Amino acid sequence: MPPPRPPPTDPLPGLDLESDARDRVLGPGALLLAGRARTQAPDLLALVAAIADAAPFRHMSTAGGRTMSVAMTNCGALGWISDSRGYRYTTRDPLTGAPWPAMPDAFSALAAHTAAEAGYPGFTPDACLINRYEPGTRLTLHQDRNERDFDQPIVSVSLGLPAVFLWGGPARADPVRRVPLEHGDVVVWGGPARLVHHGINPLPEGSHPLTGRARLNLTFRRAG
Ligand code: MD3
Ligand code: FE
Repeated sequence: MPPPRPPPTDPLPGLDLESDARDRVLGPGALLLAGRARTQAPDLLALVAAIADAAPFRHMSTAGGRTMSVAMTNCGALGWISDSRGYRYTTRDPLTGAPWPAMPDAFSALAAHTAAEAGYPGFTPDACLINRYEPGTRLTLHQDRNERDFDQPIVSVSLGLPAVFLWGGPARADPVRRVPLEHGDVVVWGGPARLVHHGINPLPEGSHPLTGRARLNLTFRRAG
């Protein structure tokens, strides 16, 4: 009798059991962990709902006097805001005067775990911006440069409706790549990707079983 073959589903040595066929390096410093938050998504969404009870989603205004189409709120010690005075982080929600809701352990653990997997051990986010997109809303090309230490990565988690992420370069005029982001995708951006221009195309019409007519994005940062 010949020895039995290992079953064809045997993982290869060193293969990450959590990996997904869409996992890929998007470019220097940027790693897509496809679907990594999918099993946790219902819990994450329940936590978002609880955060929004205390710190409601709102449309912030820009220094230029425009109103952002994406609705936002925050949790964690620091929250990102925009108003007539510009962009910055605050310890309190200007809408309620209260500190931003605490960052749930499930949020910080997911961010720390995925950052470590991408090569950034010890990531301890103090800010989580929660963006809510409805069909037709968008985020124009920008850089994230209100944080103290650009050596810290950013972790983003996409939930609900899919979107096309726009990924440019260090200069605003650099060519832009289009990267589809789906429910449960986690992207870790660091090193040379940290200061690239990026944005989100207008969200197409659609409905998702867990979020309805919406895409939610959690952006974890070390801001202070
Ligand atoms: C690449 N949010 O809130 S998350 C933002 O989907 C923001 O809501 C988008 O851009 C969203 O500022 C994109 C992915 C992301 C976040 C920060 C980055 C990608 C990034 C910083 C540098 C490079
Ligand atoms: Fe951004």
